[in-house]
Amino acid sequence: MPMKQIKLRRLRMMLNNPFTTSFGTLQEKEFFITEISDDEGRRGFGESVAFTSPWYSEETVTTNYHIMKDFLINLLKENDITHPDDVLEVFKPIKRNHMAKAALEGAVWDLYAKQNNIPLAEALGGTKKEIDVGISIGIKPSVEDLIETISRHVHEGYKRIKVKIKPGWDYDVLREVRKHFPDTPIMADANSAYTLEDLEQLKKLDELDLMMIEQPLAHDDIADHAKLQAEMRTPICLDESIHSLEDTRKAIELGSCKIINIKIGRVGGLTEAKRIHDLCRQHGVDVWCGGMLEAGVGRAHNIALTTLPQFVLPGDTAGSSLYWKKDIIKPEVTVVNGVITVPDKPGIGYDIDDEALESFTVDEEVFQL
Ligand code: OSB
Ligand code: MG
Repeated sequence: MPMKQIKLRRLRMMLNNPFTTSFGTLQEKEFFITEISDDEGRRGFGESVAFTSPWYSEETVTTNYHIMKDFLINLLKENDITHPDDVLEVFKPIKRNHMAKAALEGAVWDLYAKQNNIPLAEALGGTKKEIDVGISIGIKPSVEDLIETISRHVHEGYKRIKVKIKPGWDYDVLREVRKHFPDTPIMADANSAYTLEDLEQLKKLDELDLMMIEQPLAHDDIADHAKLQAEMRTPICLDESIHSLEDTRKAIELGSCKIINIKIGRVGGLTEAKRIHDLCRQHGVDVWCGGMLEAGVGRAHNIALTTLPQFVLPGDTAGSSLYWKKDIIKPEVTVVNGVITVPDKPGIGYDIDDEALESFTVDEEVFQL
């Protein structure tokens, strides 16, 4: 596929609301937007989902830069890419660094879809025209604050509510939430804040009819999660622990989870995400698309991936305006009654708002391919 140059842009954007997990609070986001262009002036876009500090995984914005600039871009220069699926193979000599790989691979996918004049969703084999979405709510200063926030989003029509938990902010809080919202699909995400020593406390959550509990145990564990799942009725969903198709196979074999949260950045790109999706489909494991507080480009990629059939549970890709005063795409992502209409234009399906993109850019660098 013809590719002429790559532009790396470092952006800085303020979140509308501070987002608190079991690891701390995020108020500002810094990340890379990748742009690969061809001779005809077509532009493919990707977004890196790493944060400035390595609290979620070992990658950061700065390690993304190092890996893209010093290794991955050279591999794209030296190798012929005939289809975006080739990128995974071409990047194989570089271990891990999945978010850096996904940021470049995503731009290749978008460019490929645009060169073929088809939506990215179609290029991936997705068929859904609409996707269901839920919302992820961070840890709040008080239970009243949490209930009020949930209430707002339930009225907006979001299809499920995810509540972040940590030791000391779990069973009692969720019991209150369940009392106020007896019929709302509710789930919890612990971001790996527990160990098997907390077994009794975690088992209490079984009373609350949660859709699932996401990543209760260590970020790098699948063995203890299997022990926990054997003791709990509530389905366990893995997020941080799943980096690849192989991790997925092992987690399914061990019985570590019943549900998988697929994040494109965490697994190294759309090609690997598709393969994980296909394996889960074969085994009847439900999947949904996670979020990383993305700007519009990342959001558009998530939406395209979610059009694949095994994404049977609502994802975390909520509307742009919940995160940003102004997003970098036109139109912004909008959610009506918990549903996003999948765009049908070529590529990611949203135009880049070049003025907005420029206004958030703090640094940029161009590489010839
Ligand atoms: O664990 O799913 C997570 C945000 C940042 C990092 C990790 C996670 C999250 C979320 C919010 O839960 C997802 C979103 O709204 O984009
Ligand atoms: Mg999670």
